[in-house]
Amino acid sequence: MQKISEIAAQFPFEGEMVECIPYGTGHINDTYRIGCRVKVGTDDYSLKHYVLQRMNHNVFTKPAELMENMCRVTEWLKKKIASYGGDVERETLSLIRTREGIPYLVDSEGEYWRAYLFIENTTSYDLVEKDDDFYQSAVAFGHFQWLLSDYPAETLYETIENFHNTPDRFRKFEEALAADVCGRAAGIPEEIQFVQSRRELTHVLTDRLADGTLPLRVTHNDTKLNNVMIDNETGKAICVVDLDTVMPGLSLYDFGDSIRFGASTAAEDERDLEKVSCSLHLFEVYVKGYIEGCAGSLTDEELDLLPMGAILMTFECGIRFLTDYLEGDHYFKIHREGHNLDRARTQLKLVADMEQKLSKMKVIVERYR
Ligand code: ADP
Ligand code: GN1
Ligand code: MG
Repeated sequence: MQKISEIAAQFPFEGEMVECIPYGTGHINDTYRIGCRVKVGTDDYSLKHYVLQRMNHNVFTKPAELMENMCRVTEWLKKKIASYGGDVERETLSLIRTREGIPYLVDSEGEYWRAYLFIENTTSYDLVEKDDDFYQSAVAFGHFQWLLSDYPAETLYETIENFHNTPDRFRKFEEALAADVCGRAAGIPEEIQFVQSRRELTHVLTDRLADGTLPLRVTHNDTKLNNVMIDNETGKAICVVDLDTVMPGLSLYDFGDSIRFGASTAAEDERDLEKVSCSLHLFEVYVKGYIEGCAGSLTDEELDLLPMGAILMTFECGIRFLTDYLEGDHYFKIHREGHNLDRARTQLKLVADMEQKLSKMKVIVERYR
């Protein structure tokens, strides 16, 4: 708290800081909600909130470039949102510069911090509680894609190289397996076999990007349901957050990652794999919303590959969790022993299930294109 107060003091927050609580369930950054008491009359006060976030600089090794991307993208989004009369402070992140006018702060220990306006009266969900929330998130991510469809993608930094390059993720998995620094490989033969038998699958999207079949776009790249804020009163998804990974990518990455997380019938770290499957109903809910949100900007090739995008992003995430488990859990935050293995298992179970359901998923996409 002492340290956080010192950090917070370097941002021009209104009023006096009276509250600081750890916030959210992200696997990467440390997020805090700051409450400040603001004088509104002679004896009256109100509470104004901010988000203060410590960026994970092991994951984001180029914080300056990342923040440059974030500034450019949020400025662009604010102009677009203003042009149709939207609320620029609620419909995208509002970054608060330090008192020195810089988009982030480096503290005495070399930690990187940044702050946002807190988007009040909204919730982000870790599991779909109501179909409509998932539908709303789909419209929001599609709309996000559409708002950035004329942004010159090549001018953004690739802040994490090869982030969704699945063959490269596979290669890193093989390296981690060969090194086996924690001696964990012997305990997971089935998972290893599952991954290794699908080597060919890893190329499906990257080959089509390389041969020009799929367009490079500005994408979010981390489209989990909990990265969308849903308005508590209207039920509408109003803001896409977690813009760390916004960079050039494929629409299939965004679509696929949302399905992987939100169309699962269980939590990402569920231990009882009987509970884990891909809900075709939720898949349909998301397809409808995403296609609507993209407002005609998806090509026929992208629409054809939506189901494959879902399989591939789920497989890639499974590979990433398994790699981190083999390497000793350095990347994703864990909250229990074997957490990354549990997460990997749910993803691989989903892949197997989606493979069975592929033809049905294709039929669903046909209904909405
Ligand atoms: P991580 O990269 O660790 O997932 P996020 O940027 O997604 O970090 O933040 C974690 C959580 O904090 C989000 O899931 C969301 O619930 C909440 N959050 C983030 N930014 C805001 C904001 N500006 N206003 C309100 N809540 C926010
Ligand atoms: C991480 O930061 P968070 O929790 O929204 C990860 C995503 C993974 C996801 C798995 C920068 O997302 O790529 O898909 O965990 N973010 C980064 O839940 O690696
Ligand atoms: Mg997040």
